[in-house]
Amino acid sequence: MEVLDLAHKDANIQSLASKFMPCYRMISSRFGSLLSEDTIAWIQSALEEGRVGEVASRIQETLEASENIPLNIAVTGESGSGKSTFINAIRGIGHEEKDSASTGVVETTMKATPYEHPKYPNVKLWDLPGIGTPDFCPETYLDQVQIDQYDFFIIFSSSRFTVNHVKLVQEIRKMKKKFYFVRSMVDKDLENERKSKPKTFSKERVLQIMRDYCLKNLSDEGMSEARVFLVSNFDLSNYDFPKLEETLVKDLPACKRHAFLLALPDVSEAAIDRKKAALQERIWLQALKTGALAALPAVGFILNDIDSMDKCLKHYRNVFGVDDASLLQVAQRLERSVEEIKAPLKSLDLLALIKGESAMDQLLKVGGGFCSANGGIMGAGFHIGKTYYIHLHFLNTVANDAKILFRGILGIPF
Ligand SMILES: Nc1nc2c(ncn2[C@@H]2O[C@H](COP(=O)(O)OP(=O)(O)O)[C@@H](O)[C@H]2O)c(=O)[nH]1
Ligand SMILES: [Mg+2]
Repeated sequence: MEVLDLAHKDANIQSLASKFMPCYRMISSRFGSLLSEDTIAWIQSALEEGRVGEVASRIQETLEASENIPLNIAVTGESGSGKSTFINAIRGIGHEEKDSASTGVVETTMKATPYEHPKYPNVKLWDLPGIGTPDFCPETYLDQVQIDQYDFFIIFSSSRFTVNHVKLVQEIRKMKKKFYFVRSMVDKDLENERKSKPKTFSKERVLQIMRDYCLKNLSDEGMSEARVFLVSNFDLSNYDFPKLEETLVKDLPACKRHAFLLALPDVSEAAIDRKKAALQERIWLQALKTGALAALPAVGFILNDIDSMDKCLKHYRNVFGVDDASLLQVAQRLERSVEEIKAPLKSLDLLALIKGESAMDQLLKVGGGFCSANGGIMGAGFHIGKTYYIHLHFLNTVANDAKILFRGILGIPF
């Protein structure tokens, strides 16, 4: 009997080893993975050698580190270019709320001010002093704001890029840090153009002119390969902000990517999908960890563990802005009752989500359907515990609700 069990265990470890890489590539390829290439290779060889305990610890360490890793984003540019407004928008905070970065005021200080993300305090956006003064000196500026501490720089201008921006970038480059140019307030310029040339106005053409103009300014200052993102802080779903998000996520190292991705506002269905994919990957890695430890198909689902299910559901609702406080905000914004906003959502009632003729059967159905519809988490017989089906089911339901809310905010009827 014992011999049989051992043989079974060995076969399962081998099966994990052979399926790990293809399955992981499948679930993580679209938006960049949480595990670095080194870690992936390490796990692969550890599984082949049967060092399953070490694999479980390494996965746990990586998951924990990715939750707590600090991410410091510097937002700079001249005074009045929309830096503080951008910071509030990313943090999902109204400009009049407590802890918001104050906007529209003239800057007098040379101090950088950090603003924590309300849900992910390890993600900080730094409001840097303006760079537009005639006596601007990039070296002293970057010294004063402690250039070392930032992961990357977002450089704002609401009109044209100048020699000051370029000087700043030259210093940032010396420190081997990444930077991104943002041309803000495009909504205002479009509106002005529309008013002044109502007959010939073309949104696409005006945007192209703005883009070309910024690129020419930068090229005139010796930066011909620069890229500029056109953004309205009052409408992040529009223009180039979704592209900027995507670029930043791709450029970050694997260990920092998830923290940033989860902290980003849901400005597009693609952003919601990215978050969903990141969380799906986490669920998969948790499942792999359990699977590696047990080296047996895990069957650890405890139906009456309502508390932990409730916690998991609340966590996802919070991540996707489907929590009670966010729903109230959406209702106020759309001038509708909270009941109306809640009506089409499916993730608000835990018991309704898990009850059925036979809860277990239903869960397995959901799990199977979900997995095969989402790039084969079950991938060719890779077993994951029923607990993870539940998590996937919750994640899927909450992400769908987030899309319903997002469409509602855009004015598409619920
Ligand atoms: N129309 C429009 N106004 C903006 C935008 N971003 C900022 N503003 C406004 O521009 C002014 C200066 O913005 P602020 O964020 O304080 O600039 P900062 O000095 O760079 O921090 C404020 O009155 C903002 O409301 C934008 O994208 N579009
Ligand atoms: Mg400001």
